[in-house]
Amino acid sequence: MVTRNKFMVVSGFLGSGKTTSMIALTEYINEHGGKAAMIANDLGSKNIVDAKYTDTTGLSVTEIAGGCICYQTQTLVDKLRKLRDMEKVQLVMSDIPGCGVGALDHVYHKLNEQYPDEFELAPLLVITDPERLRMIMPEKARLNLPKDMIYLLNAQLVEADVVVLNKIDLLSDAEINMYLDLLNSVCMDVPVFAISAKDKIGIGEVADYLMSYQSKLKVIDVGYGGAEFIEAEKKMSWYNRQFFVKTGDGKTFNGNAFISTFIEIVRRKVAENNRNIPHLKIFAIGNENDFAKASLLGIDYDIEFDKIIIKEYGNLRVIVNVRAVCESMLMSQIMNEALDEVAEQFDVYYQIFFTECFGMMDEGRI
Ligand SMILES: Nc1nc2c(ncn2[C@@H]2O[C@H](COP(=O)(O)OP(=O)(O)OP(=O)(O)O)[C@@H](O)[C@H]2O)c(=O)[nH]1
Ligand SMILES: [Mg+2]
Repeated sequence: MVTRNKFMVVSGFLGSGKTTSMIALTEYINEHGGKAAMIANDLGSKNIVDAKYTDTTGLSVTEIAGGCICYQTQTLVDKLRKLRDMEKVQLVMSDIPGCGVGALDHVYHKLNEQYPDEFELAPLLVITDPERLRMIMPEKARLNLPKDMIYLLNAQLVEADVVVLNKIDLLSDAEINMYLDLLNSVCMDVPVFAISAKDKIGIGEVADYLMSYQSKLKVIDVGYGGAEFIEAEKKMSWYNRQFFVKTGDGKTFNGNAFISTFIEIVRRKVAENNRNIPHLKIFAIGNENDFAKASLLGIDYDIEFDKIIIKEYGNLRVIVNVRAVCESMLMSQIMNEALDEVAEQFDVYYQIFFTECFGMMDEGRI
């Protein structure tokens, strides 16, 4: 008899903390006698910061790149079988890229119908963060994001079996209660938890829930493929690049300063064009164990370093992923100009190894 292992999707808005939460949950489950693993899913074909960064944790990470798991059922099933049979994993969790909408129909119902005896479907987890939640609080919204994005946030919440308010380390108790009230009123039929994935607060309660309950496999229409969905998706683009930065003369430079300056130039140019970048991620490697990881969650926010690079190097390998609310051609141009500018400021040259840029609805993308 085939033993069923649990599988679940972690959905949520760009930058809400899906990857950080998956790491915290996996660590917690592993530390408490269970065995969990992650799948890092992305639309880009390669050079995915989330997969590279997650890999540095030493936890079990499998990458599914080149398209959403919604449309890669066979690949997903192959990976799940492998994790079950080879690594004896009890719970596998995968994020869902792009707009984070559609997993209920395209992953949960599909697996339930096509592989009913093989996978137990754990609750579909939706991660929210306080800043993005302001989108559905009109009096608070000053987010520089098009109104179309509200549809996405709402659609994500409708699909949820369980909702998490993340980043509570940034909130007062009164603010936490306010956001929990908001989420409870919007998602009346599902439990809502408050966590800090970064500071590992509240992770145990969520992990226990995920290990104890199953998805309700709700049957609902979230308007996938409809006019609102298309309007929101049309505004988004994906940009991935890998390059080497070199001094060429034996000198070294500060990788953290290079990353910060590069992001600041991108921020300035995106703002000048009245566009936004809900998530820009950079992973920069000096040597095997010395790397930096930074995020910018929109033009109005500070740069966050999850990890800084310790030493100075004369040669840095840099991976950039941008999830933008900007036309793909304009995003490409901004990134090219920003790289030229930062290279000039640091008196370094660069070698580009890989670039891909596409609008979510660009013709011929799939
Ligand atoms: N303060 C705080 N920051 C957090 C928390 N969780 C995540 N972050 C930060 O938020 C940023 C985005 O987190 P990710 O986990 O990469 O978000 P994501 O949802 O996976 O992003 P995408 O995959 O691009 O959609 C990173 O800089 C994280 O360090 C948290 O609990 N508290
Ligand atoms: Mg992520």
